[in-house]
Amino acid sequence: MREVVTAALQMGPIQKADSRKDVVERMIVLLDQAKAAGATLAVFPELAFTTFFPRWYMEDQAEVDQWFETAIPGNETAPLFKRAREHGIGLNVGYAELTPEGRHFNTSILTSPQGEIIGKYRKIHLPGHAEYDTERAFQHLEKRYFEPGDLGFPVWRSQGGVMGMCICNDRRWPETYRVLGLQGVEMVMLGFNTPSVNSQMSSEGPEDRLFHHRLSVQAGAYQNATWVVAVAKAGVEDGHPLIGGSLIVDPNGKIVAESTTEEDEMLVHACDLDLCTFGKETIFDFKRHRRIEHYGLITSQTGAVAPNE
Ligand code: ING
Repeated sequence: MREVVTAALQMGPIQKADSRKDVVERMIVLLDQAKAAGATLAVFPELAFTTFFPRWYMEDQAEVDQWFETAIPGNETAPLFKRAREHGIGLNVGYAELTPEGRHFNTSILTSPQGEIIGKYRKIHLPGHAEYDTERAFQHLEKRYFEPGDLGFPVWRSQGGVMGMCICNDRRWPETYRVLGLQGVEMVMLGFNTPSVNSQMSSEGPEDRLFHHRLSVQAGAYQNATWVVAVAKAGVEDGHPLIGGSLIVDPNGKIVAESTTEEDEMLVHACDLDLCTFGKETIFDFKRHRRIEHYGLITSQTGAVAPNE
């Protein structure tokens, strides 16, 4: 058994007016709960330190940049990393990254229980749009504020196993999990901020959004024989609802824990990484079963091309 006691630390809404200091204090309360539960790994949401600002149309770059971290840990976020180190808990936390060269990414990092930064991931699948869209009930401007990630889908050895990361929309794309799966991933950690209603089809509400969320995460876990820990920022942010539904899913695609609120809430589960082995050695033994000579379109063609009538 290679058990990793993992805490999924869901966060309730963060209002535009909330300070990073207030948010970090909430995160530390959750981290203390994770410590009390015996966790050695804690997963926080996407863009965990601020409100989901891509819902707001901004033209002034200085106003945009206020939502970004220029250093991680930074002055206001350092107390979280300090507490994690004191607790001996590795962190996965998402944030908006502004690099010294002035590049903007939707990023997450993984730290060791000793507090070193082990790895960084930059969100590759950016949903939404770059210009103000008058057709939408609300904006989703990730293509405006972030560049697509440039680090690929890496994995790292930590907590006794092979760990990978992705962020929010990435979880809807099978390529995300498969690239990680081809590197032997045993746990995929991800945070998400998912609006409760489709901005382009108001009939698609929370139940449908939760269905597609669970479907995507369970499929990714099962088809790559890996644990997936998916953690929401949930609740109503300045009038805009986000779904909850934080999940811990096992390598058979079974949900072993799911949040029940849209507030700050901890899930915890002893994830035995050895549960990945059977799937990886039988039904999803990639080297025995995959036929890559037939998969060329997946990387040679971006969009779908149907045959002529
Ligand atoms: N949010 C949403 C997500 O992928 C979305 C955007 C929702 C896209 C539903 C498509 C369908 O969960 C982020 N932040 O990616």
